[in-house]
Amino acid sequence: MHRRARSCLLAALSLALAVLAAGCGDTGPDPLASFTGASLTIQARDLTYAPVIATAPANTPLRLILDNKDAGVAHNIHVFQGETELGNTRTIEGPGLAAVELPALAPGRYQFACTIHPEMIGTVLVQIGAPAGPSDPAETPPPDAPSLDTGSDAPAPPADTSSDAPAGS
Ligand SMILES: [Cu+2]
Repeated sequence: MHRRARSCLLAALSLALAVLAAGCGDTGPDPLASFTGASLTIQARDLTYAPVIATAPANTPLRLILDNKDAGVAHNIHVFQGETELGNTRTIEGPGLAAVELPALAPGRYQFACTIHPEMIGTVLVQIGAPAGPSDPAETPPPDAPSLDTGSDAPAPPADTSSDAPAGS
């Protein structure tokens, strides 16, 4: 009887410790807390990020939220600027949410990856004034896209290289 009371106390104590650890441990920022900056949600589904390419505003603190939809599968997001890691979410088993908060970023391309599944790679295009969200492929045509055919067969007027010369008189 005495023994049972003590094990009960131990159980209560370990529960309290677990709650404490969850409150101030390495669980990362609360994905649902308010955040003064831009928030971008990246799903992990079928071992793929969605969207694979996202945009986010430059010069604004950015919170990336990992929405892991893969039940029973653990994912994370590690964000890189070149070779330098800027931050990471904790690893979370799906379904579940985890977040990482990044400082204001300069315009550029930032890669993110899952350390558990090396094939899971995505890119955040940080652009001035860009909304936080999936990148619209219609707005970023491939560089070799053909120019629009205007239907005009008229040749462009030849460049007159002499017109810049000062007129003498
Ligand atoms: Cu993963």
